[in-house]
Amino acid sequence: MPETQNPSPAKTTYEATNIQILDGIQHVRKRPAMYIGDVHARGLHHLIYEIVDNSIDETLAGYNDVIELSLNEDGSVTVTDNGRGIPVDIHPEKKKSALELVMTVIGAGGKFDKGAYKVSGGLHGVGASVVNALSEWCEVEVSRDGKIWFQRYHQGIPQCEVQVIGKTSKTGTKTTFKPDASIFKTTEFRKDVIVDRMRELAFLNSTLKIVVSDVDGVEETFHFEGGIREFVKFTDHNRISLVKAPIYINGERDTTMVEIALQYNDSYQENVFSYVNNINTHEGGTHVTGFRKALTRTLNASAQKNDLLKNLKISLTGDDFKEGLTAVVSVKVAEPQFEGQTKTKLGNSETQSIVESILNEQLSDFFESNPSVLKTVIEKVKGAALSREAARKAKELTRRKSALESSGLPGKLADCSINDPEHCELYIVEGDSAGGSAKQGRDRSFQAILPLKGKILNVEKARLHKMLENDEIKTIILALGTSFGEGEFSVEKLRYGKIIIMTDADVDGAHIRTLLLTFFFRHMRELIEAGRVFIAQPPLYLIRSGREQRYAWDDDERASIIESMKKMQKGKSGVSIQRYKGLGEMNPEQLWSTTMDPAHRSLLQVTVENAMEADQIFSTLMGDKVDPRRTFIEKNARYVRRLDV
Ligand code: 0RA
Repeated sequence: MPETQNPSPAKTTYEATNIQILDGIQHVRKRPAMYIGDVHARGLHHLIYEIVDNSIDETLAGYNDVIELSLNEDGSVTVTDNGRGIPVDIHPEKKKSALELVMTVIGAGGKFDKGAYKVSGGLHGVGASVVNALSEWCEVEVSRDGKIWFQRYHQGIPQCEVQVIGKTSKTGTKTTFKPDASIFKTTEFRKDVIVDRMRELAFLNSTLKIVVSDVDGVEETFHFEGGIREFVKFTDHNRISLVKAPIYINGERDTTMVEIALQYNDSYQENVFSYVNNINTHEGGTHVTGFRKALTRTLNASAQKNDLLKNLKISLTGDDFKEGLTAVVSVKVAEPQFEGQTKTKLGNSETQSIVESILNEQLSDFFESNPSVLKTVIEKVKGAALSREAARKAKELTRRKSALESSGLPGKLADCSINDPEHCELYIVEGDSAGGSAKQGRDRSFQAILPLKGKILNVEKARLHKMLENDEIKTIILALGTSFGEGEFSVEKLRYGKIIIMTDADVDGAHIRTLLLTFFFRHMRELIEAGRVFIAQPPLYLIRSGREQRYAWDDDERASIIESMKKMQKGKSGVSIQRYKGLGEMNPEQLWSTTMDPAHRSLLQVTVENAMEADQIFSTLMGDKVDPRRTFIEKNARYVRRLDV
């Protein structure tokens, strides 16, 4: 047999490796969603987090204290750290630099660049090779052993050997990548989204400094020596705190690290943000269960011990400890098991008892040395218990009057005729006159109309029983059919697939919309999370010319319609513009065709991408402190275009 038919073993391995690598890269490019969730804004930003996560692992291993992230003019992103640098030595079997393997072998990330606290669930941890495969081009520079090593890639494929391009006394890794526009529906990074995540990461890793710079060279630095203590303060900066500083607890057992910061404020909401290996566990899990059990138990026990509950005639429940509580629970777990719908619920059972025992021990010590803090917190908890009792009585009263539990629907509701929730819609409409138009214009088979009389109660400032005395709120709860409150609310009982808020395009309309969203966010957040809440988009202008009439949703659209009408009309200048001030100015047919007809309308879906940010906005806009609200409105006024003051 000729030589060429019988290649050496080394060569076979080398070629086989290359084919495997190409297969892997091709698979990522063919099925990107399997690796990064989606190819929209969320998946796009995930690329950055993936690269940053690798640098954070270097931080957790104790080798890196700075991450620089810059958004470049050409749409690429650079992430730099000063860790040990990705290894560059030649892999003995694969005959390639470890750097090249890390960047090109799908799944090698787990072996090469994850530290002790790796992540085995969710979307994180897919590795730099996936980012590389989904990039038009990518460049890596590794500084180690006195040299700067370099390699460039095109759609994941190396364009040159790993090579030395200079000398250095530093160590670290610098990755620049430009997302591939043939893969992503959008390639525009949002600085606010990135900044939110980088700030969060800096809170969670107090030894780390993160510097973000944008295309204009504007630089923001995040470094919080107080870590999650500062996170709690930041969350509550628009609220009035009941204590001087957050209570901070940390400990370690087996391979689990626990960090908790908490404080009470004078509001009625609870905000517990939980993390596992820096990932926000939206759905909670064993670490949060352990936290709640220990908090309740220790507060109860310390209060008893100090004789603080003697005048209280009812016993405290777990819920009483939630009112006004802001906390961050952050754990680092070696082998996390993620469960739940979005894989953001921690399942490890040992974590619960570890969190519980660390918190029990340290919190009771803390209250022993800080009795005045204990007293303040218990006063707040007692207030919550009394309010709960009052709410129960109020509910019983309304129940007897068959207001919340009755099978009957509110009189004001014009219901639809079919009753398959998936195909039904509820329009919550501002005012009786718009309600009238909507009732006449709708398709009554699947669209229901609920007109509201005026403003609903600002639930940000009200306790439960006050809310249940409010007619508009009662009407909404009844119409939705979901019932209400801890243990009773159920998204499964929802009578409509879509809840659509339809208000005027003026200040009052915006206010009513915010009040409704505040109510849904604070008390029926599952509706928002399930994607059930929408905002209707009525047009702002009707433009007529001869027999033609068209609608415009903003000023740019108005201008371009007028322009095009003038060209067809050729000089016969007869363009009239009607500005809609309120929904009531539209007749039923107009309201149907522009705003309610599924074939032509556009709806804004309400989402909570970032619960922390949403909480900030609601507490600023609807809370007690006036100054932050003024600042927020001044800062955001220029973004408000659709508002007619
Ligand atoms: C594996 C081993 C070592 C460092 C790294 C990975 C590493 C990976 C990345 C990714 C981004 N920045 C990074 N920094 C380091 C340690 C090798 C040694 O012992 O020096």
